[in-house]
Amino acid sequence: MPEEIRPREAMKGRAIICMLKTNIHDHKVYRVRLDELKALIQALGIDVVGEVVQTRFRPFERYCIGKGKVGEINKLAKKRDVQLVVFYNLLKSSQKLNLIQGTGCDVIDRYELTLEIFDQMASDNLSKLQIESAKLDKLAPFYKLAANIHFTHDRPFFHSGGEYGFRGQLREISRRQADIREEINGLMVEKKRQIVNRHKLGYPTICIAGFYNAGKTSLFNALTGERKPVSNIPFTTLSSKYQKRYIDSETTVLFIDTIGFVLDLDHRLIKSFQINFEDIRSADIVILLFEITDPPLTLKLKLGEGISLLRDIGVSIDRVMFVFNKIDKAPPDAEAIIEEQLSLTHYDIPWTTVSANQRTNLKELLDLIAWKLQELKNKPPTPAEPIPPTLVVEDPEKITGDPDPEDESEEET
Ligand SMILES: Nc1nc2c(ncn2[C@@H]2O[C@H](COP(=O)(O)OP(=O)(O)OP(=O)(O)O)[C@@H](O)[C@H]2O)c(=O)[nH]1
Ligand SMILES: [Mg+2]
Repeated sequence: MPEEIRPREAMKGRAIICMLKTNIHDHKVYRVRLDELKALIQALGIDVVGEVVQTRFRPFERYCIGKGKVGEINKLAKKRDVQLVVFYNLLKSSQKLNLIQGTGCDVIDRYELTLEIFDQMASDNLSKLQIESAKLDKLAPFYKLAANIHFTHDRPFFHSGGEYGFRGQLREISRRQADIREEINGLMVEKKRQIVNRHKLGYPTICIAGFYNAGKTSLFNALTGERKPVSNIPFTTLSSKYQKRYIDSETTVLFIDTIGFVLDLDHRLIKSFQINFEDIRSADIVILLFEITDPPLTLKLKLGEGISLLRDIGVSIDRVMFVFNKIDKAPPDAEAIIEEQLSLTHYDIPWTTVSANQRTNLKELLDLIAWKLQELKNKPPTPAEPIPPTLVVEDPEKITGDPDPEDESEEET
């Protein structure tokens, strides 16, 4: 099998991160995104030893970044003994292949990085299937492209060498993709049946959603007395957890802990994990949990993307509550920061602060849930609303690395 299409071994060692910044006026937000990328890589035990950022209003077709920058990465990688380059931008298969050849390193984008972390954290069958499916969907076109190039240029005889065998492997990948899809669809039907059954029991469902590490499981444990695993490794929770508890003398609710969000969450991931997101979509109330310890710009970004993601999943804003966790570590002006950020949303969303670890303000949170449930009984929810322009910091689509087709022949001068 050609070198570039061999399955990658578990990632380790040292990495360089790279971003093509398409918003030339952005001098701060890209930093938040790069820092998050760095944190995700470090969670895999990989050291980030270099960073390359290029600013251009749209990506180059060949490498996403310019040819000069590829050479720069190649030199830097040799100098610092780097084996991996991680792109923030989403790469096309051809760009990935060109970059592997141009940099002399393995190259992945942030979508593959997220899948790699999921892979390491997954323990249940459904999560493993969803991850395998997403990985195959991403890698199959890359394998095909790499094989086409290899067998077109290098074959001494038509269909000689390993080509027949390789075509067989590609067919095997397609078969596996179809099998997994069928299996997941079956599980989806089962999941929807479970949701319907839970609703029949009559308990209102309260789903705790939010970015990874916000403290969703910590809050779930604090509220229900459960002891589900908690850690500062991203995506500790992949499959949903459920537990009942009473919130006042008359009402028992079902709390649900879910998979975490990540900034610029790829829509393919939402699709791959739709079974998990079904819990969020079908909940009576969604608690969108944030860390008050995040810097204000990160908080602003997460508020905007959090609302936007819930809308994409199909949650009406009427069902949402904001909860700001980790007040035990909050800066002194935390409440003022929250007020300021919330004023930008133009939504009148109820909110409160808690510390899941210290169990602070849990009673206030339960009262807010009881009030919200009462309010929902009296008022049917309205459909999802468009996201206010003040919250759109930068269109994530602009940094997908998919250039305009007209840009095909373009190259750095
Ligand atoms: N200081 C402080 N740390 C907290 C609090 N709640 C959670 N944490 C810490 O935040 C980290 C993440 O907590 P988790 O509960 O695993 O977060 P999560 O949102 O479930 O994360 P994922 O499952 O990865 O999406 C852990 O190190 C917790 O100890 C809190 O109230 N205060
Ligand atoms: Mg968790």
